[in-house]
This record gives sequence, C-alpha cells and structure tokens, in this order.
Amino acid sequence: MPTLDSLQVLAARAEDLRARLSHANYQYYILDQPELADSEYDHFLRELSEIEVAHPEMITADSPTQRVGASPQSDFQPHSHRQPMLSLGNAFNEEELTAFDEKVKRHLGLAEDADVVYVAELKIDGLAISLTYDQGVLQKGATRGDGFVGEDITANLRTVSSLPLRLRPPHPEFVEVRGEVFLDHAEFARINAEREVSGEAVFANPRNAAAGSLRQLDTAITAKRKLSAFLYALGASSSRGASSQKELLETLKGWGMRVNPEAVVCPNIAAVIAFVATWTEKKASLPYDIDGIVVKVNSSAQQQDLGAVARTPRWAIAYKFPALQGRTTILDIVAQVGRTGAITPVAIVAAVTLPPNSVVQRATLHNQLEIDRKDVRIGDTVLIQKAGDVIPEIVQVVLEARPEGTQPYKLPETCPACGTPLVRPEGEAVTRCPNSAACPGQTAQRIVHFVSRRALDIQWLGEKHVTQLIESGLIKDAGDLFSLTKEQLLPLERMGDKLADNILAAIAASKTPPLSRLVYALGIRLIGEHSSEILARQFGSLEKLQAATTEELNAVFEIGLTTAESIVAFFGQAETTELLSKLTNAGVCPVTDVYTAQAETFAGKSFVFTGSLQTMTREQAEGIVKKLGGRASSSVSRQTGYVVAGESAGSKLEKAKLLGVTVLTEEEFAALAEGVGGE
Ligand code: 1X8
Repeated sequence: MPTLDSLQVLAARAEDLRARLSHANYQYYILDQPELADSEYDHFLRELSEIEVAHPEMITADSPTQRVGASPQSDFQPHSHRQPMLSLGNAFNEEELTAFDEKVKRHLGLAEDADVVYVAELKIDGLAISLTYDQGVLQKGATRGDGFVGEDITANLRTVSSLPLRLRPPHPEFVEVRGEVFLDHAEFARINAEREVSGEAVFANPRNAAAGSLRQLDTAITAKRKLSAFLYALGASSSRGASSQKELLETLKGWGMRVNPEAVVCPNIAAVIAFVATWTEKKASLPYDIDGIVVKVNSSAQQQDLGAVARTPRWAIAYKFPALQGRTTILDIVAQVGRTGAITPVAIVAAVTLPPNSVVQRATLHNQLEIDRKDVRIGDTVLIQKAGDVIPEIVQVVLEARPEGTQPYKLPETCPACGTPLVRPEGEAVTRCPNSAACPGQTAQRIVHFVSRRALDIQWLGEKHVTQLIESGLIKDAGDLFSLTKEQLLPLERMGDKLADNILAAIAASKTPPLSRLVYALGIRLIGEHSSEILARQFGSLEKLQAATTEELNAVFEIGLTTAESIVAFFGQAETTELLSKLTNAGVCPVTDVYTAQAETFAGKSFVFTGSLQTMTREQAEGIVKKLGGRASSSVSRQTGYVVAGESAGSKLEKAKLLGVTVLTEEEFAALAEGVGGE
C-alpha cells in the first residue's frame, strides 16, 4: 500500500510535470523558442501518463494527456454563444477601404483629413471558433454556426496542440476567445496524399479539409490531422478587455494563445492600403491560406463609440482578395475509374482562363454526394474556382442560367471501363468498381501510376497509349511493358517512329530504379512515397519485403497494422506474383536508394530565401525547392527547414541564427539541389 506521503509526492510530481509540459508547449507554439528537446518532452509526457494510469484520480481536465478523448461521440450538441459572433462587412478594392475610413471618421466626428489608427491582420481562410475558459481552464470550444448558435466541438478542439488547455495567469475568471482553425499547406498535402493512396476522395482545399477534420465524431482522427489555430478577438469576459486591438493581441499571447505574427498597427488608411498591396503580392509565400486582410480600428474607446449595426461592427472591415473564379458551362460529366477502383465524376467545361493565367477545362465533382449537394447538371452555367495549385472545383451553379430540360446527374450503375455493377457502401461517399483484378480501367490507371514521374518515371508513355496497349491485348500489367517491341507499338494511333524509339529507350532505362520508387510504383494500397522510402530502407530488397510478415512490418516505425496487412495482402495476390516474375525476367533490378539523405533535405521542408542571390533569381530558387518537394516560405520560424542567405541578408538571417535554423550559402544550396537532381 502506498503511504499517504508517497501519494502526495506522486501528485506533486504529476503537477510539476504538467507545468513543465504546458510551459514547453507555450515556448514551442507561442514564443517560437523551444527549450525542451522533443525527446525530453516525450519523456515527461510518458512519465505523467504512467502516474495517471496508476492513479486515475490524479488526472486533471487540463492535463496534456487528455487531448484525445476516450470514445467517439454520437453527435454534436448545439452551443449558444454568450455574445454573438459578428460577421464583417466586405471591401473589394482601395476605394471601398477609403470609403470605410471616411465613414469611421464621420461617426467619430473627426475631420476629413484626420488619421484613424488601424490594425491590419491577415484574414485566415479557416473556420471561426470560440473558446470558453473558466478559471483559466478550457471548458468549451464551439464553431461559429449562424453567429448565435454553433456546435460544441470541445473534444475536437482539445486535440489542437497550439490551443492551451489552461491559460497562463494573470487571466480573467471567465473569458471567451475567438479565432480561426486551419490546416497549413504541408499538412493539407500530407493528408491528401494519404487519402489518394488509400483510394479516398481528396479534399479540394485546406479549408474543406480543416472543416472535415473538425467535424469528426472520433477525435482520434482529428488528432491525426495537425490542425493549427490563430486567436484574434474577445467575446464575453469577466474583466474589462484591452485598451486597443494591438494590446488585446499581446494579452492573448500572454495567456498562451497563438497570435498571428503579421498583424501591424497602421497610422492611417494609406498604410492599410499599402499592407493590403504587400500581402496581395506575398500571400502565396505563406505556409497557409489567407483570403483577405481584416482591418480594425485600433482604439477600444473608438470601437465602443462606433458600435455595430445589425450583426456587423462599424469599426472593422474585411478586405477580400479577388478570387480566382470564372464562369463557364458544363459540356459533359464523365466518370473516371482510379487505380483503386474509386469512381470520380469529372466535369468537362468550356475552356476558361482564371486569373492570373491558368486555363481550366476540367473540374473534379468529387462524388455523388457532392453532385447532389450542388445539383450540378450537364448544360449548367457554373462558377469555377482554382485556389493555389489545388484541383479546380465547381463552387456553385448559376441557377438563373439553367437551360430547360436538364436532368439531375447520376453516376452510372456499371463501371464505364468494364461494365461491372458499381458499389457504394452504406454511409460512404465513394462509389467503386469491385472488379480490381480484371477491370481494364483500373489496370490502365495502375500502369499509368507505375510509369508516372514519381514512380518509375518512364517518359513519353501517356494514358492514351497505355489504354490502347491494353485494349489491343498487348499488355496486361506493368510487367508486360518490358517485353514490348517496336513492331507492336507502331500501329498505335498517334505513334511515330521516333516516339516508339523514345518509349522503348525510356522503358529500357528504367530497369534499375531506386528500390523505394519501385515499391511506390507497385501501387500497394496505403503505401505512398514516404512509406515506400521507409520500407526500402528497412528491408533493402523486394524479396525481403515480400517475405515480411504482418508482425515484422507492423514493428517498423510509422507502419501501422492496417498498412502492414495491406502489404501482406498485396504480395499474397496471384496477380502480384505474376507481375513480379515478369519484372524479374525482364531484368528489372532495383538499386539501393542513394539520394534518400539529400531528398529528405527537401521533402516537406520549408526554405526561406533572404538577401540578394547572385547566380539565380529568387523565383528560380523557389522553383527548385518546389520541384524537389519542398516549400518556399517568406518568414522564418522554428518550423523553417533552411534559410538560404544571399548578400546583405538582414533580420531573417538573425532570426534563423537565434532559432537555431540551419543557414546555407547560395553555393551550398545549389550543391544540395544538384545532389537531389535539381538544376
Ligand atoms: C474573421 C477573421 C478575422 C481575423 C482573421 N481571420 C479571419 N478569418 C482577424 O481578425 N485577425 S476576424 C473575422 C470576423 O470577425 N468574421
């Protein structure tokens, strides 16, 4: 029996660990100055968890072990906001910002040539949330809903690491804080890559992905999507707030809230307009999406004077960036079969140019549920949008322009490639062709994947030719590519002598791929590029990977049980055995990955260029980074992978040194890029 004394010691230790972990979180997420190594953090977390498992009575609501809930919820409860969450008026150009400024001055009784001080903040393209803290402890987290009543998503919001479960003192007894939850680009790309591998429909943009992640009844899923948050406003509070917006942001930061670092005080509307111009240029370099700039009168006293009309404050406005939207008509809707059998409806639209310069002719319609929700029909006029480098999507139908006689669109009941009846499991969004072994559509997509740039990179061989080769019975799987002859290629449509030579040369040149690429090329369900690299490094040869048991695979770091089972199932199929023996007979012989070390330098890492570069333009440098799987960013943080310092680099270089971010010279960067295969 533990003595009372030893229990007290243990409880004190648990409290001490919680304080240390919470402080480390604050240092990491809020101050961007981590003091604890990841391994130390994990060590403390494990020790705390062990104490709490042995003594559940010692668990507190704000314990960092309590971020993921125990069991899935059945639904979300409504949550009434104590103070309504207001919506902002919009401005779409400089004139409307100036008009806003004039109106503010009129209401405040200021002279026309007086200056009002504003705070300009980035408008995060995420989901508005409200957090309620009682005695400093997070009680409720809710969506905005209609502004009056939202949904209680406390359990989901607890999983967001950058949201504090307890406020740092001094804090009001009771306070409601507002902000925005979002997904950054790297995490969005990671989630979509994972979904693509598992045959799930990809999210059209980070905002949709964030919304989908927040509305999970199983918080274990939310926890896996690394959501971020910025806080920027106060709701109801037991104490008087700050005397200005700028001070409020500082106060929020003091409580341990993550506040966007780009907010600036502008001495007048001209400075606001300059800020808008700067971010219109720079917004693509941010690691997350913004859709505008929020402009707020800085002084709280002036805010009070101005008040609100209807549900819109007079003291703030949202400047919205022009959306990359266009109007076009739907010429056709086709159902495409993916390599996992997932059927994706795609709209074929009349070519439309979206600013600045992308021509769009196709847009994904995701699945039947999405088509039903938007009621998209052939012949409709639609608003189409392309944000960043994501797939173009249909935003809405212009119903006024709908011609007579259109019909709701329904996906076909049988597979457009093989005629097999399609299936859609109850409650799922994705329709599938179950004929995975013999559907020529799936086979074609598997081969297209096999030859794609990130797999075996067999150039010149496009989808059209792959389809023709299958239809003419010349190939049944990727293994057959290696025994193709020129005589077989020449009769294909749009095939010439030179092209046939090029294709055969490319096939021959692909026989010694890095093992990770070959593993990726096989198209094993749930195995993307990252897992392929892990498997290649761990097993070293295809034979060893093939022989691995579920237990052995699952023992590999980052390979879960489902993935392990998927690998074993893949190698257990007769088609796989046939494919592998064809590859072996053709002399396909993977080599050990040599570039892995350098490739990891770029994959998913962010690069910040500062100072002036001598041998290339900044656009070229950023292009190289993107091409090699990295990201170019404009601001330095702890998350920055590398800072490349050109001549007369200034504050960003200083910050990098301060944060311990690796700094490269231009020459070092060029050498690194060359090692991975950049120019
Ligand atoms: C919406 C947003 C605001 C801010 C940033 N992002 C948004 N999406 C901000 O104030 N920094 S304010 C706001 C609203 O009041 N509707």
